[in-house]
Amino acid sequence: MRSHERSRAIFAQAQGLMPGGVNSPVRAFRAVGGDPVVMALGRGAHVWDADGNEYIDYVGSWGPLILGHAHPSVVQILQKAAERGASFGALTELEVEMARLVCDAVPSIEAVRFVNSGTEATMSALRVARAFTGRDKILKFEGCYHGHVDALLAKAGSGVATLGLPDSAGVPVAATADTLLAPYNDGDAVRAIFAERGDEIAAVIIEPVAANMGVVPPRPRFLQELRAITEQAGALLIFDEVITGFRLAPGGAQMYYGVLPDLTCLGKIIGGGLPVGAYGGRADVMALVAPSGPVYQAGTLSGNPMAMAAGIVTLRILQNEGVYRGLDAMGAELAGRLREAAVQAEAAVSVTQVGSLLTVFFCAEAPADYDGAKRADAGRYAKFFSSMLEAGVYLPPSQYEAWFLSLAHQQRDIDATVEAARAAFAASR
Ligand code: KE4
Repeated sequence: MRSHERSRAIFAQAQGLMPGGVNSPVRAFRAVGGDPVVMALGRGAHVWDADGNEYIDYVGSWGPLILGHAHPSVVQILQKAAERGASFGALTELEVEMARLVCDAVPSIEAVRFVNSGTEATMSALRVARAFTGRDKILKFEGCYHGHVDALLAKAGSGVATLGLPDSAGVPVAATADTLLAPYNDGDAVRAIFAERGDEIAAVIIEPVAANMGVVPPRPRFLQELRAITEQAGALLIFDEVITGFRLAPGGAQMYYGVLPDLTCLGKIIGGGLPVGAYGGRADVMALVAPSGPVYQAGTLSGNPMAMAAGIVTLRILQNEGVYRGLDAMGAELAGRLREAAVQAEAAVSVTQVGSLLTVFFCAEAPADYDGAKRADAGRYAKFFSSMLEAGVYLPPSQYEAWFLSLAHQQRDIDATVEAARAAFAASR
């Protein structure tokens, strides 16, 4: 048995100082039980906790670390950036270089604004869409999570789903009065809502591959349908690519599926592990953002040189030939072998996978929407999680999250993960 004494002691202190002892709810392990492990070191695809236990890491800081932990090029450029000054609150050339990389890579982005989180990105994109259309309503999908924006904390996924919160306390009814909901992958429901209220809807916001109810891919043509419906109704289509951006392809899910939104939200990978977000899209829409237009949005550390530097190095490495082919192949191999291991263990499990994202759902049928995801047995997932943790595999501490692969994961990591899963499936039956 692995010792977790130091983690336990540190977590006890944390609980006396921070709500739930963490700075983001999912980290508290509430959904899987027991005390969270406290992380101390990351190298490549591996992390070590405060007690020195080593794990193969499939959280990867929830997506940013597509290169793995402490990539030498990222460490080096951060050291240089720190020596030049961590922040100026003024334009730096790094922001221009990063903006060019994003605009060149993401097909629909003609202009981009950097912020400090995915939440800020989606919050700002909503504001711009409402200003551009002069409309107030927003349509989101049940189970999609777009950060803790008041207007979008309606049937959100990720930590809201993990904690079983139908919404969130402190969000006034008025804040979600303009938020319309539809089931993910349900084009008929979207058409019905637009038939009734299409002229009130400023935008549809969607995770083009849902990853916050676990990974739920879009049904064929679903994204194309949304593009046609919104275009026809004069509403904007917003792709929340905070997870899929630069993960599924250099141009994200919009390149992977060939559907261009009007606005795109980014985060995670573009900061290389430092706090960052971005929103961008059509030049005529982004022209409304202050100071070029009347939509106010600002941020002390927006475009921070350290985050830009780490992002630039990360996006440059992702431009290397074959990077995405390798990630996709590794994701497909791991998903396929996990399916086989579950069958051999006679465990009722479905594994969804898109590129380097995957989820092991403890239900026989792969979910196509939030109701389907909620049918998964979170209790069995918790047992599976604990067995894997003890076997040295660090998974997302929630059934409603994605596993993240990186360029640092090796064949031996995949082999060891499948071996550990074989036993863990048996233990979770
Ligand atoms: P942040 O504000 O956490 O940087 O980004 C919010 C966000 C927006 N859009 C999507 C699609 C996201 O997945 C997220 C945040 N993702 C979660 C993981 N599912 C962050 C982990 C956490 O909340 O601790």
